[in-house]
Amino acid sequence: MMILNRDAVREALKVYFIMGSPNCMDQPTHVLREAIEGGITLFQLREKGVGALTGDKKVDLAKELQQICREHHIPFIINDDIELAIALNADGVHIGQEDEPIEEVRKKIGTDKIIGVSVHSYDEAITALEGGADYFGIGPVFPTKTKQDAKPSNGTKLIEELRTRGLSIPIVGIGGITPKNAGSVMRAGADGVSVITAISHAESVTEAAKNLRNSVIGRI
Ligand code: FQP
Ligand code: MG
Repeated sequence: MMILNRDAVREALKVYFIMGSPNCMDQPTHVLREAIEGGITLFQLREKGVGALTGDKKVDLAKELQQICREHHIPFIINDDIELAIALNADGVHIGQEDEPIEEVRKKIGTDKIIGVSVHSYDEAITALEGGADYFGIGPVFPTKTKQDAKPSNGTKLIEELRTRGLSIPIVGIGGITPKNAGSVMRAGADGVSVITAISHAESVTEAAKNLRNSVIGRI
């Protein structure tokens, strides 16, 4: 288990890769290894969408990916599924506004785990902060096709607003981010960028992760 303080979370958010088996053009274990080789700093298993694994198959995939993360000292976050995160002793969970309330999640997973929360407004940010969020996921900053129920993209406005209003919590931008536009997300005040497609659908997963890393690191 990895216990991360606020600065370590901030650092880990820089190149945050999210995926599940429906996003992968190759075996998820292979895709994750390649992404790690390219320099990702954090991983979230988001086993969701058409063809997503359930039950034991999901658990087995989660265990395999967690083991790879462990070998490379990459924190392992699970999307939505709090019970799975607890069962596997994952490093944390990511929840959105339609998931379990943060207070419940914190009670279940304890104080040593990371809780990331999706926020879409200043008010949601304050509620998440009061509930003890460790980082915010803000997006979609750019248009995305990955999530069918995604809200319209809002650019980096909310990231800028939260920083202007004095919030210092670690923030990662998400939605339609590529090596070309990642710099603008960082300049808006994000600590990192999160992607699914830009890495998982790339011709070379390793090169894509490297390119994203180069556009984020060295710029701040
Ligand atoms: N930000 C992030 C992260 N990860 C996510 N999974 C989301 C936002 C989206 O619950 P949610 O969370 O709104 O939708 P879904 O469960 O379908 O992903 F910050 F980690 F980049
Ligand atoms: Mg969710």
